[in-house]
Amino acid sequence: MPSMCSHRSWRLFLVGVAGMAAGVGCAAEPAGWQADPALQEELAKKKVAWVFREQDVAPYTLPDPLVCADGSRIASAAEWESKGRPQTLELFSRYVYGRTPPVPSEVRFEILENKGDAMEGKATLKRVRITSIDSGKSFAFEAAVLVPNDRPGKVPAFLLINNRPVTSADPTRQTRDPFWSAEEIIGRGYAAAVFRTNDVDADKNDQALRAQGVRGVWPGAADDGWATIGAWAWGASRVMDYLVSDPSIDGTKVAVVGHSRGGKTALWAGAQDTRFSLVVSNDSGCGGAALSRRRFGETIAAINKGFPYWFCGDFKQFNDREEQLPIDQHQLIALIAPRAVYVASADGDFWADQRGEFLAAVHAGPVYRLYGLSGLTGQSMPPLERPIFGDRLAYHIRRGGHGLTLYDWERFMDFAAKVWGR
Ligand code: GTR
Repeated sequence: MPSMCSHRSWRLFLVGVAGMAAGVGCAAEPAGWQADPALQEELAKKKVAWVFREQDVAPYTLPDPLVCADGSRIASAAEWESKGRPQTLELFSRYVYGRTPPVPSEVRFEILENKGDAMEGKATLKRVRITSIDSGKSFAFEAAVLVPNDRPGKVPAFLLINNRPVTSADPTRQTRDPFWSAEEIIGRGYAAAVFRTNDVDADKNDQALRAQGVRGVWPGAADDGWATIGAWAWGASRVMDYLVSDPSIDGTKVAVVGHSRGGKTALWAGAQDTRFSLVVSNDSGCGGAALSRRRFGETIAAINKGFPYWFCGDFKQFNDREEQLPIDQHQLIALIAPRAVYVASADGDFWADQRGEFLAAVHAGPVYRLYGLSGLTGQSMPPLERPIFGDRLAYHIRRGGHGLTLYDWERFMDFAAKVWGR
């Protein structure tokens, strides 16, 4: 790959940051997917400020996920868990997503509806109100779960973080959208759970709406307090609280799935909450799976301008200064090890930096290898619609543009069957 990264040593510039520096090597030249040059030229002409061609990616070096703040090197899974992982998690909390408040002291579930003949009798629909209580305050939102009727015992579940209108993931199935391919999920014998991001924290830069969400109840500090993506990830964990309590769900086999801003959220939820056994990031791009240092498509400056409420206040320090971030997004994936991660991209989705998403999964590999897992290291980017399934890391790039499609869901379920041994 042309000019993917340099081999100069990477240094920390931000005074006082406990960084985990030292460059990691570049991936091999990819033989598979190549961007359509005509499409790239067209994009480059439209938005000249952004990089949409591989030859325009400036040299960069990634932080080594195995090098600690004190310069020591993590050599075992035990050291990663006691030292490397907590330090890495702290850096993402401090500088990117903000600090999540402690788990609420109490979480209550109220079944609002229990409909045994949903989906033409194929599933049971439960609508649940989840109330979190802490320090004399509370916050409630709803989730829905469809459970297959023809499977005795506990079933694994896919939890979708729905960042789109309710019609994109309609629990009543009056509207059917492949964005939530619930019929196919049920057909494979899995439960399909969902909640809406807007019910937890408004996806709008609006203080009045903010006050109605969870951050209105438990606000965060201006510099490193939790922001909207952190709030949505918290929401996914509260739905997980419910799922592990539901006797029809196998709480050891729950996948959290998100598309785009929901994909950024799924990765952050999975990084923090080790109960998710599989994390699916679809077209998640900047602040999700894509490597920030490539500055390809959406950059930190662009995302902070367009969505100033998604990330913590101090993330703005890194606008146009990606190399000063003490971490990059491959380390977000590494935080999920040894659990499974599926990263998916779309051919036309240059804004999300398809190659940057793939490379982040590859460069999470050293942490997976501490656990005796192979990762995706050594793999080239695959051709279109030729998924690669490693032992715990998977990747595909499909035809078409930004979106969550039935093709994506089918592949996520194929990989889940491998990971869950079904
Ligand atoms: C875009 C944003 C992306 C992505 C996307 C989406 O406008 O720039 O980071 O999150 O929205 O969520 O569909």
